[in-house]
This record gives sequence, structure tokens and C-alpha cells, in this order.
Amino acid sequence: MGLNHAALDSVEFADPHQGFRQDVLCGLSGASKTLAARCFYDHRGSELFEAITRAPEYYLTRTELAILEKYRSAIAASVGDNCVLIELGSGSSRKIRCLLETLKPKTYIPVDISGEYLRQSICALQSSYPWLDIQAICGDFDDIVELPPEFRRHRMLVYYSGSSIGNLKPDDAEKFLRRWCRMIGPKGMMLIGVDTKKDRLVLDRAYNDSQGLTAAFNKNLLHRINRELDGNFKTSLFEHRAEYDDREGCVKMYLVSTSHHSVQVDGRRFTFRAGERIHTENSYKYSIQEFGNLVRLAGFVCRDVWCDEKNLFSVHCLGSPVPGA
Ligand code: AVJ
Repeated sequence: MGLNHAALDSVEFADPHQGFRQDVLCGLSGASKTLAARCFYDHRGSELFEAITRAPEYYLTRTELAILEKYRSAIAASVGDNCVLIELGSGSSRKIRCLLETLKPKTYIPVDISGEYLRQSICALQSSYPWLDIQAICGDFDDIVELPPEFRRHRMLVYYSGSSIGNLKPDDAEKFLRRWCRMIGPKGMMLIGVDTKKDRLVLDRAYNDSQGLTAAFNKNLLHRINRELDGNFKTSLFEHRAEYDDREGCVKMYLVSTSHHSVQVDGRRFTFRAGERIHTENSYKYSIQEFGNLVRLAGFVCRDVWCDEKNLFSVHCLGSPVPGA
């Protein structure tokens, strides 16, 4: 897509994830089964993710929010007034409140694949901030390849929160950053939340929370397939597993089949061996230095990095290289 943005009252919030069928059939057909991370976020998935962000073990969201609060005036000093603020994967639009209040952007453009969830979130936002111009985009932000040229008259600030960049392998993360660096132009900036490398016990707990929210979030993929693609997964035959691979610095999540059985999806049959896994998600972690190297490779200049006191999480403020410097 080019960029299909529209005013709040005219935006089309129909389910934009038309690729779901293809994502699923492709992912389950390969030698090792996998599902793309964007498949998580139907309405129920967005709700479950929001619940995860409030779980006591899931330090990421809480820590990022505290960093934004603490450094809000430094952020405002870097970004300035009147920016166009684009948020990739805006979800509940909870973290953005601090930035909206601090930056008073000219326009806020939330982008999310979960249509009804996006609609509800921005309605709540609009009633908190009646002055705010909101132009929502319902769709997959990976499909955005250019931004309207009129945006260039303002500073564009892209906010990519929550360490969602960690879903991508480092090579793909670099490509992703390079693409956004180009799209936002010479005055553009990016604010990006990145989870740091740390003690594996902390990561184990965050991705195996005691309320079973992460397990439910993963199993919702199977429920979603049953709902939307006429599947007959028995979710009781799968277990959630999250493992930290410290060689790669990545938490890898799987749904593990506990028995040999087969499943029908969209009229097709998929067989699972006992112990066979569906790879559902990667969550790469970066030291401050590693992420700094990555953004430089992608063509950005790192203007600031902010962390909490325990270095659990980082927020990097990126800009374009100054021409001629
Ligand atoms: C939204 C990709 C950042 O990797 O921590 C949380 C998703 N999955 N628990 C993460 C997630 C399981 C989350 N991201």
C-alpha cells in the first residue's frame, strides 16, 4: 500500500489482515512449522497482549513507560514542536499518552493491524485529548513503503515501542530501520524501545508468566485459525514453551504438540508428531552497544539512549545523519 490514511470518522476499520490465510497455510506447510508474529493480533490477541503488558513479570512495558516519563523533557527538547507522530503497532495507545502530552504533535498517526481494537483505542484517546488531530491507519505497517510528501514539511517522529523490533532477525531489523530512515527524510526522527540482554531467569519469568497470559496469547493463534479458517485445532494438545537462546540473544516461543495427531485447516490436513513445534515468535534482545551498531549500519545517527536504573530496557532516539557532518 502507499499510505492509506484517513480522518478518524472516515477510516475503514474492516479486518485488514487479508494475508492471514496465506500466512497460516504457508507457515504450517514447511518442513519446520512457523506462524508469523503479525498473526497474533486479532481482537482477542490484542486484548491478551495488553493483559501481558500488565503482568508483574513482564517488566518491559512498565519500564519503558517509566523511561519516557523520566526523560520527557529531554525528548521534547530533541524533537521540538509540531511534529507528525507516527506510531507503529499502536495497540492500546497507552504509552503514547506521555508523548502526546509532552510533544503536542500536529498530527498523531497510529498504525495497527487490529481494526476494531484500534478504533476503540483512538476513541478513548480522542476524548482525553479533544485538541489532537488523529489520522489512524488500519493495516500492516510492513506494507508502508512511502509517506505522503506533505509530511516532509514537518518533523516526522516514528515511535516503535515495546521492543517489537525484537520480532525481527537482526538482518531484517537493519533493513526495517533503513527503510524508515529513508521514509522519514532528513529531519525525521525515530524513538524506539529496545529490550536489553539480561539474566535469563528474568526473561524466563517474563515469557512464562504465572497467570498463563503468554501461553493464552500463543494459544489464541490456534483459536484464531479455528475461528477464521475453519480449523479444528485442539488447543489442549499443545503446550506453550519460551526458551532463551543466549548464543543468539533471543527468546524463542513455540507451541509444542504433545501427541501425534493431525488437524484440518481450510480443508487441508496438517500432521504433527509428538514433540513437534510450531515456532510462533522471536524476541531478540540487544545490549545498548549492539543496538547502536545496528542503527548506524541502517544509516541513522543515535542522538540519545535512555535506560532505567537496572538497565532492563532502553529507549533510543535516532536521527538522520547531519548532511555534510
Ligand atoms: C510485542 C514483540 C515486543 O517480544 O516481548 C510478549 C510480544 N510475546 N510476550 C515481546 C510478546 C509474548 C512482545 N513484543
